[in-house]
Amino acid sequence: MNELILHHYDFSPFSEKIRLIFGLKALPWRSVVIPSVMPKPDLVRLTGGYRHTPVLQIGADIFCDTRLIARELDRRYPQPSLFGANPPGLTAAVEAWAERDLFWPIARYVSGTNAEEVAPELHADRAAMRGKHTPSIARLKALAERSLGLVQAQIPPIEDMLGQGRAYLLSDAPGLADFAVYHALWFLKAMPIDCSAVLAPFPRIGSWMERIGSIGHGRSADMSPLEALDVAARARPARARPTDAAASDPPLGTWLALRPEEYVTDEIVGDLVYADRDELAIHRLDSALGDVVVHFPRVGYALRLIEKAAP
Ligand SMILES: N[C@@H](CCC(=O)N[C@@H](CS)C(=O)NCC(=O)O)C(=O)O
Repeated sequence: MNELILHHYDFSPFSEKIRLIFGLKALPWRSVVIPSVMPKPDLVRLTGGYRHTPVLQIGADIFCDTRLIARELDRRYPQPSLFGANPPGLTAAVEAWAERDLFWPIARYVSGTNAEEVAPELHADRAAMRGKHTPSIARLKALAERSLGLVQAQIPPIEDMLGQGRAYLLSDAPGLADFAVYHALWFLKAMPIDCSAVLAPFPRIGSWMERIGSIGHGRSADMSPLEALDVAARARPARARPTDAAASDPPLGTWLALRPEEYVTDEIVGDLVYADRDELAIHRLDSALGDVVVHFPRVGYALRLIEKAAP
């Protein structure tokens, strides 16, 4: 059976969400450390253009975006469940809030506070990802100050969620909703200047974070980027499950270009091989790797039908 290969880097909060899922499910995995800024030639060879972090590789199947990676891991390894007895929609709602309204002010607060501590390339890369010019240090610091209020406004509701006699946000067992909120708060401590003082007045959050942190990351062993490419080249993509497409989806075989809606990053081009309520998967023929299938969540991705390029 193909190994779980995570392409990630240490200070990536979205990667921390997936590393904790490996811990909760006690899964063995291989760790490929990727650059935190472009260029990322080995990763992009696998994905066809997706440059975000993390990416999960299973043979010649490439899973992009933690919303899909989490659900794919839960489908393959259902115990313990990431959703527990809660309706999955409740978890998805908490995840969507945590990874947009909560996470981005935290990211701006931490990055601005650490503006002089991190490599200048990081600021340039993240601005370019959004189609913007590189901000000055003064602008980053001003943004950090403005973001602090938004961060502070959103922490008390988390303390409240832990105040109903539950050990975790939605129940007595840890799940995906916890990991989505945790990784946003975890980022407060991920850079040289620790920004976690904003959490000090909230004791329930403090002990919940300790409980989540103690779940750990499962068992990992390093793998080089070239070894990961070799795994993809030797494997064939898994046979697609029966498709459960929406009426508005293009037929299988249609050529598509996909990209994350919130960024101006490269599109990924291929033919549609699978669609269900949560996922779209496209097939690519790579000159070095052969057949690869790249999987995306449906939500959050812009999709464009294209003419197949002439051979
Ligand atoms: N919706 C994506 C967001 C991923 C994301 O924004 N990751 C950050 C790192 S934590 C990123 O890609 N930064 C730019 C990079 O690593 O190249 C997901 O859930 O995976």
